[in-house]
Amino acid sequence: MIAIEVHLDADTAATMARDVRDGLSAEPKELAPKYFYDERGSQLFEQITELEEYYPTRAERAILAERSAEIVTAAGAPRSLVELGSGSAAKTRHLLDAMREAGCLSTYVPVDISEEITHETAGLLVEEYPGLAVRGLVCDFEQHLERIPDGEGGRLIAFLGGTVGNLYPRPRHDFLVRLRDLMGPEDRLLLGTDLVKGRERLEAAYDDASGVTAEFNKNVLAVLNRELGADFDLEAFEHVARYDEVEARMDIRLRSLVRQTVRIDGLDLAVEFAAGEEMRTEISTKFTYEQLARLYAEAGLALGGWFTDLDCDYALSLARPL
Ligand code: SAH
Ligand code: AVI
Repeated sequence: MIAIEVHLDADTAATMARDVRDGLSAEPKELAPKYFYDERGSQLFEQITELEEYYPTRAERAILAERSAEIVTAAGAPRSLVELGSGSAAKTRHLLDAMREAGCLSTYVPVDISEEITHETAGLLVEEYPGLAVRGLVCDFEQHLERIPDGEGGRLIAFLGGTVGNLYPRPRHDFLVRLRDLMGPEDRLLLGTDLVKGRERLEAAYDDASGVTAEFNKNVLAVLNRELGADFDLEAFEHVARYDEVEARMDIRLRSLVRQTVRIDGLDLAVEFAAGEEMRTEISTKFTYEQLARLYAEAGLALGGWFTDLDCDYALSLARPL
């Protein structure tokens, strides 16, 4: 059974228009990473996950392949798996398999802003897991978290891939608090986070030799061209990925190669870029155990399980409401 609710409406379009206007009027200019993920952006992200340099997906997959049974037991054999930013749910199969083997699997709730990939993923999963109910939500998880269906028999709320690292500290805290508020005593949060490590590996992971990440980054300009009638020339920008050691995060930008004016007809706006001017398109924060324990406590959550890959590059943590 598949039921997918789509909450992308006039409000979403208005939010995008406001976000882009505010972001391009700010100093330095900035765009929100959620706008990467149109159909092409989701495909490009899938290609990123296969890059030699991009270790987080491999590391998370290794943990899930090894430890999903343990995670499902520690989470109390929940009947529902809710997944925020589910995308292709490629690694999620390990959790679904473990839930099926534990005899508790009933419902999967993918929550993603990208409509195409959510439909595709739901279609594949009902074929692969006969009897599974898929109740998808196409929405912005920062805005529509409360639309996630209640789950009888406990929910495992998975937020994988390190996507929580793409949120700034304040919205991240607010997001965790809202998540905590909608969790019942039996629900558990499974959070995937990339861990702090040396600059060289990080910068290579976000600036791969084959240029896929650069194309992913520039895709946000193609989204604005289509959705807001902008005239960004993708060739007139270059991809920049630097590790900010003070903030422990990758800082990903697009640098204007020339002095240029970009028109955004849908906003009735002309935006000036100086030659060399950088516009931030994403941050990707890296964490430590201590920091995560603190972030959870500040949001009213308690860190329970901690699962890492052999090299301690990446962690999955299991948290419960305090
Ligand atoms: N969980 C997958 C995909 C990670 S990519 C993995 O680990 O490989 C990030 C995913 O989050 C994309 O599918 C994107 O569409 C989704 N996403 C990003 N921002 C979002 C938002 N604000 N609301 C809902 N989904 C979002
Ligand atoms: C989805 N998110 C966790 C990815 C990351 O690693 O921050 C997005 C990404 N950006 C560039 N490469 C991958």
